[in-house]
Amino acid sequence: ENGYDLWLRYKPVHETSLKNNYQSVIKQISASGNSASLIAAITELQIGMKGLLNVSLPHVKTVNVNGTLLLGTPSTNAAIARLNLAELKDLGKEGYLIKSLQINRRSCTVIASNTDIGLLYGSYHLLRLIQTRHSIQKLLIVEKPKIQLRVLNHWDNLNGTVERGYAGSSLWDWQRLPGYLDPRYTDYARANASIGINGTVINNVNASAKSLTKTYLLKAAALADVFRPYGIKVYLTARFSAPIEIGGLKTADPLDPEVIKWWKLKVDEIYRYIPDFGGFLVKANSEGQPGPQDYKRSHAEGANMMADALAPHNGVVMWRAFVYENIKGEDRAKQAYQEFKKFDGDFKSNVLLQPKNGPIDFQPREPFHPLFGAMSKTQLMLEFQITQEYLGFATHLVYLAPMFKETLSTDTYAKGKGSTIAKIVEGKLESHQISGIAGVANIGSDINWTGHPFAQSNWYAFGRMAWNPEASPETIADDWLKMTFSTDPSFVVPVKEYMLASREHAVHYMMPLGLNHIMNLGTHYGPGPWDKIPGWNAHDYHLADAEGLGVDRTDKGSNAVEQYFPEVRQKYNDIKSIPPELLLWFHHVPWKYRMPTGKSLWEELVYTYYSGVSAVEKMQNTWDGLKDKVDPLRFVQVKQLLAEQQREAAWWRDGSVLYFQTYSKMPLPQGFKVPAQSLEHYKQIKMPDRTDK
Ligand code: BDP
Repeated sequence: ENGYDLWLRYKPVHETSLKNNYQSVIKQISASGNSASLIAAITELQIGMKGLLNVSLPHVKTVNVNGTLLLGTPSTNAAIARLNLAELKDLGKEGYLIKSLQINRRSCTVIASNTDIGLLYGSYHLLRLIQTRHSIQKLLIVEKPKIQLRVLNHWDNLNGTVERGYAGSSLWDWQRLPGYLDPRYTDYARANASIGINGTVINNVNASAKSLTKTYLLKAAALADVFRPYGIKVYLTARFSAPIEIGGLKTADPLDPEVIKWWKLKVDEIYRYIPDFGGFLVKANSEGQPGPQDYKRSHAEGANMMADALAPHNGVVMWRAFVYENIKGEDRAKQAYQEFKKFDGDFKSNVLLQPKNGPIDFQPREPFHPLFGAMSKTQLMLEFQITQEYLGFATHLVYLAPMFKETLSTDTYAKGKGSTIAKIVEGKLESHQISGIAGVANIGSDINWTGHPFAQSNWYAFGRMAWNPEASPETIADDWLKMTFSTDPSFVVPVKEYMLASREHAVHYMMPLGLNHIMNLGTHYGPGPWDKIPGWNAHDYHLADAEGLGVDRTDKGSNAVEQYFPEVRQKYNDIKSIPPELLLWFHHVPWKYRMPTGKSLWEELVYTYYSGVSAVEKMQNTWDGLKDKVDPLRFVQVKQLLAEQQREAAWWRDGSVLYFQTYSKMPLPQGFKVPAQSLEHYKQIKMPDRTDK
């Protein structure tokens, strides 16, 4: 096995009585209609049941035997309409019902929904029940997504490279599109549909205007045609200066009538090729990208101009809030809030503002972004990073669902207790019209899609949590392991336990106790608390000195805490109530400060770095013991990657501890082995870079 089949492997159910039972419940499929989505659902059920149960399900018109799987919507299937299923009323366009029922005195399983996409989602759910060995008798499952736009952001360039992508090159073969449709596009769509992802931004936020030219639009349209049956809309990033670069205009000023007209005509053109085009994702006035501020216009004016062009077609603008260098001398963590909060209420109804989960940049751990809760009149779309830019690329096994959960379940207190980020993103806190969530994809041309076999779990978990932000990382890991590797509890239990803790381990060996941005500043890989490159100095992010460590963002420092609601602000502002895992994000703490554990800060820092590395070593042992339970190729891949992870975790630990020791001037606590090499050695380690020739 090479991992290509992801969680859709459909390996045979070996447990005899379970298999017999499944076979008696599902013997044939009854469905009417011939939409591409319905056909996709039936095909998937047939492939899945053949693999799992070794049965070829006949597709029949009527319910005439026990064990019929009836699939349909009330508007296209008379048998479903006759059932008068009350549950369907609240299910919207994407929800579904799976119910065990008697029809014509026959035992049936019904998958019903209001649209054929709901049927596809329901089919994947039923398959998952079997893949994870749940009972499929007496079913009553009612599901609908809590967030409307569940979108992958591909940072893919037209030349095939992927910004911050570690799994090969881009999936999109721009040269051979639109004529050649790689079968992989369909498998990509199947995988996404199976977890409820319904949108994909196919190009980089650092955008090329070329992707909006007719040539590339026709290629994007071909992808959209492949994805449509699977309920997935295509979106594009829009370079703000495109009217100049490909339109021949002299300006891209969003209030200029020619510019307004250009975007309107461009959008009309896009919808001619892609009738269900989703809309634009825009990175403006951020890290050198053009934007409305180039013309002394505001983010709101820029976003609204595009929104007006898209509105007649029901398209949306996803406007990113990742800005941090426009207010000179200001704490980076405060800048997005300062730039955007004032525009609350100014955005058109088809604009979503998209902040990242934290205020700096996808660090291993960040406090939540203060814009969540602060813009009640704005639809806020949350951006996670699935690709592990700061979490070990595709080398380290880091399961991200606990991190997603940490953000989603955080209480902003915006409207009192219980104002969680999940509720804000779901649009429930303020009853917004549109809700959305984005994940920067970790997918590429590698045969297993994500480079590390376990990185597939992060794509999977993002989809499941986008569908239901309250879903448990544990259940998701359990499902994913059973579908992707094995249902054997002696495999699932220890591996799941490690997955759930793996993000914390990575935080421990990279940036514990609220440290951040101390990676190598060029590659974003490996330790670099000593690093300096033009425009960046890692020291600014940790401020180590003879007294202590950490950045004072309290009311005595940069006062970033002020951007949070009082309950959160007080908690973060007070060194006694700050959660230890965020301590150094908000406080400059003396080396001798007593931590809640009784250790000094210095001891705690060392202890935490070492514990992160030991945890990886334990996982290596666990994995070695599972050799007989995993197919050989993936066993060896993970074994080798864990060994790399261990080496690099030790590199992080040793480099960081030795570096911080030059400030603390304190010895390692008793029992901790002094790093094998000098600090100079760790400083000199150079990672190969993508720019190497
Ligand atoms: C940073 C990445 C950079 C992205 C940027 C963004 O290093 O490659 O372009 O985020 O999100 O984390 O725009």
